[in-house]
Amino acid sequence: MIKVITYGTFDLFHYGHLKILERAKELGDYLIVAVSTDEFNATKHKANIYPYQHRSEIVKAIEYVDEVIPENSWEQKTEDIITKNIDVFVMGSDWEGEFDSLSKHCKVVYLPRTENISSTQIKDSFK
Ligand code: C2G
Repeated sequence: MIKVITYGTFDLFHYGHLKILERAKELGDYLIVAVSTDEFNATKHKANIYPYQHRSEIVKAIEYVDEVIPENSWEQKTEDIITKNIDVFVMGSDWEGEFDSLSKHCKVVYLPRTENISSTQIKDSFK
């Protein structure tokens, strides 16, 4: 079984989030999504609209997703990859190159972002 993992806030869940999860699942048989906690997001200076509980339940309801875990820190990725026997680490292309060091432990794949949509864009459209 090929296990895939990806990380993100997934606030105001939108088409771009759906497409990265769909494409991540295509790379294996089992997809784990680490959803950023509210506390971790605060360190990213990304104020999420939906609390972790809502964001994680929405992601878990997506058919491509097999497991959801909390993302509490930047540093947990290596431990997650080792302890969960991950074969493929996936992120959108806005993170291109940022996580190449993880290639010591698994395949690292950056997928093109979906154009013209983001949680920030959605938030700004209501201002
Ligand atoms: N994404 C995408 N297309 C978009 C918007 C987002 O492919 N139009 C992807 C991002 O590249 C990322 C995932 O969807 O891989 C989640 O995006 P965010 O919720 O914005 O997550 P982010 O704030 O980038 O947090 O440790 C990694 C961080 O937790 C990533």
